Parts: sequence; C-alpha cells; structure tokens
Amino acid sequence: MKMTFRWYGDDDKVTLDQIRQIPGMTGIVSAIYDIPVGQAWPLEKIMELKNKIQSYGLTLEVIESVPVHEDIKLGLPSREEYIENYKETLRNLGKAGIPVVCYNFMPVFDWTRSQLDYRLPDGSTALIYDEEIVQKMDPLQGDLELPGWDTSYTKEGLKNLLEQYHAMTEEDLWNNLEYFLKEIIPVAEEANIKMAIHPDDPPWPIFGLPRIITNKENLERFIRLVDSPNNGLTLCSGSLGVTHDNNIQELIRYFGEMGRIHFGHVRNVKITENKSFEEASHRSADGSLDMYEIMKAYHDVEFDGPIRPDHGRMIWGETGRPGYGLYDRALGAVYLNGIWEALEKSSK
Ligand SMILES: [Mn+2]
Repeated sequence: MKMTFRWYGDDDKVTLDQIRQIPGMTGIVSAIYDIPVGQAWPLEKIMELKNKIQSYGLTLEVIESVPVHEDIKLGLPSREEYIENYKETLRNLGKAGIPVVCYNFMPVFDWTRSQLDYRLPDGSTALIYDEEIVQKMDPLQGDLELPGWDTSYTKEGLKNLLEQYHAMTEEDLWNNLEYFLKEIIPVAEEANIKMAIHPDDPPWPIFGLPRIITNKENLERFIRLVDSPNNGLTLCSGSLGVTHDNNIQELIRYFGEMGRIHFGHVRNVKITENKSFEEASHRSADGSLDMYEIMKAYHDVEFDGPIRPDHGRMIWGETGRPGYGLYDRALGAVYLNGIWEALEKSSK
C-alpha cells in the first residue's frame, strides 16, 4: 500500500511543503486543471507537474482525473475526436511513467451534496447529502452550485444537455461506456497505464440522470466489458458505502483478489437515514464503516497500489476547498497508516 494525498496544483491552499510533512506520506494524486475537458494533455505539462512533485520528495502516483467529455457519454458522433484526444493524453501519461489514471462516467454532475458546511456537534463542518433536499432541487433553476458541477454551462446549454440524457436509458449509457473502453483500454495497455473508474457518488440516479457504477453487480459487469488487467476500479469506500447494500470490505476482497483495484479512496461516512448521509472523520466509531475491516481487506489481498484519505471535515478553523482541507485528511492518512502498521506486525 502506498499512502497518497490529493493536491489541486498551484492554486491549492494546501501546499506540497505541508503534504510532505504528514507522517508516512509518499505520493501525490493530481491533474492538469487548465486544459479544457476533451483536449489532449501535452507531454511537457505532464512532465512539469511530475518534476515539481518529485522536487518535494514525493511521487506522482495517480492522475485524478482525466475527465471524459460529455459527447463520449452521450455517444454523439463528435465522440470520435474526443476519444482520439483521450488516447493521446494516455500515450503522453504513459511516456511520463504515470501508473494509474482515475476517471468517472457520471452524466453532467460529478459528486453531489446538499450542503458543504454542515456543523457537527464538535464544531467542525462536513459535507452532507439529504435525499429529500436533492429531490427538490432543479438544476435548471440555477439555485445551487456544487463543487463537482461544471458551472461554465449556460442555462440553455445545461437544459440541452439534460434533455439529451433524459432521452437515454441506463443501457444506452452502458453501451457508450463499452464503446469508450474498447477504444481506450488497448491504448492504456500499450502505455502501461491502469485505468481506474470511480463509482458514482451517490450511487443512485439523481435528477433523472442514469447512473451505472453503483454496486457489486454493476462493477462486475463493468470489469467484463473489456476483460483486461488495465481495466479496473477506484474503490471509493465513501461513495459506495453510503448504502448498506454495499459491503465495502467484501468488494475489496472480491475485486482485489482479481487484481482489478488500482486505486483506493478510503474514508468513512455516516448513514443518517435511507439515502441520506454525513461525511465523518476517518475513525470507525464516527461513521457507519469499519475502517479496520476495510484496511484488513486491503492487507489480506496484498494490495500494493495507492490509497488516499478522502474528503475530510473542516477543523481547527481551517477554510478552503470543502472536503479538501489539510488537517482532517492528514489525520485520516495517519490513522489509516496506524491501522496498516498494526496489520503488518500482527500478521508476521
Ligand atoms: Mn472518492
């Protein structure tokens, strides 16, 4: 297991200098943020990112993410050009020696929450999701902006996009995903890159849009679309773990044994009622997931890839990007490293 930390580049309030001081931290998860979705990433920019991270004694372990253009998800004729660009990006990442690429296939909206600064009893703030509130939201009314959302759409553009998705079934989305994978996985194989799809967050349909990377059955179906070791998963405990229907340690054992987990997002989440949840500290007792069992599953399948703490609360008066402050994620990393040390020593 390699402990890594997400870093949003030079605009991130959290610096590489701070990240390198977290005990046991060895790797960085990052991306290039100033290239429009769908365009190819030049090798020079990738090398610049990689070298900068290395100059701090850290390794660029994962690109999170190379975003997939909506036209690919919609299966429009223009997808051909965007898929070619995606392949070029993968070839360049391969030349730079980047081992893992995370991406997702969620229509329009990335991870969705109803509130970003919900106050917990101890005074810290966390991201929460209330299904009842989200049900009442209308993205076309423009009455909300959330971090995963691309706010560059005009109202007209968003309306048009949503209409196209509303005309699609889940099977259509599966077909478009399969088409994409059949094009890019052979390139990933040649470039020696492990592709790691991130599950949908939350793992059920929102705003009437299809969502498919949601549970064991669908993860299995995904793996079989293109049966290659380079076609794998980002196992995100906090995304899949917001429903009792998903048993995270079982998923880690099952897909880990198959060698198809290429990246682990490890965080806790507290299920408050059906389809609603609060993000918690990483500690088992603070949420609904058993982090010891999760780390034990990774240990038992001899997982040697990167994992990272995921969203943290805002604590100690820190301000900044919701979910991505320094302090609580650093505590999470050290906690997970502590569990790992105990697993290592007790298994000898
Ligand atoms: Mn995640």
